[in-house]
Amino acid sequence: MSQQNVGALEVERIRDQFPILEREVNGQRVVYLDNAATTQTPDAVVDAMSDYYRNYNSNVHRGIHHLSQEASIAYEDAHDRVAEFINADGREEVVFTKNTTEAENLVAYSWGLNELGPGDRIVLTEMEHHASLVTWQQIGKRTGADVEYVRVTDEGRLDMDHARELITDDTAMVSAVHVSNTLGTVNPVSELVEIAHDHDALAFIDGAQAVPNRPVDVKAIDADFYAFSGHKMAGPTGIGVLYGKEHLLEEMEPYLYGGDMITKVTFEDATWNELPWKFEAGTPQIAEAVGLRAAVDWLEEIGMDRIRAHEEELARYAYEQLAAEGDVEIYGPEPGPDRGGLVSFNLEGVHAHDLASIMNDHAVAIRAGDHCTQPLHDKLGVAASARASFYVYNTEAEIDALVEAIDDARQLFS
Ligand code: 7TS
Repeated sequence: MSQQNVGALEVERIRDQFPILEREVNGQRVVYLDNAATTQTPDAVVDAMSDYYRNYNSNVHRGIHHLSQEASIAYEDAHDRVAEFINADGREEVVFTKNTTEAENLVAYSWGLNELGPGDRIVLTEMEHHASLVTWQQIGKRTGADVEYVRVTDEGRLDMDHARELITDDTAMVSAVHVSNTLGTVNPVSELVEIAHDHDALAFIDGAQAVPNRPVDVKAIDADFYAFSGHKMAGPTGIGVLYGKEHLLEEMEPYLYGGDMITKVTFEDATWNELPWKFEAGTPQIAEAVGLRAAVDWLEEIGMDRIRAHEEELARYAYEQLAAEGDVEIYGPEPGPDRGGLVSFNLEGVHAHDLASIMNDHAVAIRAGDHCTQPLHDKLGVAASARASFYVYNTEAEIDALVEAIDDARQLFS
């Protein structure tokens, strides 16, 4: 596998496909470093969605008319393309949801509420996003299952010895984040899945921050469920993916009832459609599926290995620049293969929200807050942090702009 970076020239060519990156904010060209929240959308994706609305907008699976057939084929093909992208066995294993959060809830409601009870254990990690943490915590309360958290070490990694202690034969579900949206840690998810399987537990991996920027092979990871969002991978909002092993999805109850997810309905009862449609009730995200497919094509044309290498390099550069500041505290592991393309930090004496506001004066867009990881921030001993997160179109010059804005904030607050 090539680890070649996305070169400077190519970054320029890539940036040309994102008119929004030319926008001015407060009189300066925007420096968009909030990619862990949402990435920008290339022309190829916008064009694919616009082509759908202009030329074959129609409902799917219902009409025998031509436009509906075209829309249905495009919608179904999008499942196949995503299946291929993550190395799933086929469209049966790819359910389109609203986002990662809905994918978590689908499994928690459909599998969790039916399978869990007192005496069962759900194992999460201290670095879970609220999408997984709150969902399983509440399913635990409703079913009487107990919830435990794998510790995060001072270096910002999972304590795998603790994972081995917590994951016992009582464990029914292990849900872990692949790449932390706060610490940037790339977790050893295959190892976690293996420990879960050794104890006959299922494993759900939250790949919201992984699929956008590294090759992901759900079979190699052997996850039972794996989730991610279109809007964090150059795709549109409103669509996410739940991968699930076919035999598990087959056994699970539907999550939402209604049209499209049935085969036969009487006044007394109903039977369920085949996978994945059993889990896609009502009119689905057709334009978004077309957009997601275009995003997958676009990403693969650049190459996921090269996107990963580019992000690792930007993360290393940002980490080193910020660490050199002296009064900046950085969270998460040191740069390396187990750190993804984001850096969360605090500037001594300046609240993260004030910092983000000064950054905004410089047209630098970062996120400030708890990044939907409140318990992790409690553990770090801070209420909030600032976070710069990178994507394939970002440059070292943009990180320099971030550091300049920090210098400005320091002066203002000193
Ligand atoms: N899991 C992780 C690891 C995430 O980073 C996010 C979103 C989600 C789940 C939820 O994704 P959604 O598409 O359902 O919202 N994270 C962030 C973030 O870090 N800043 O804004 C959203």
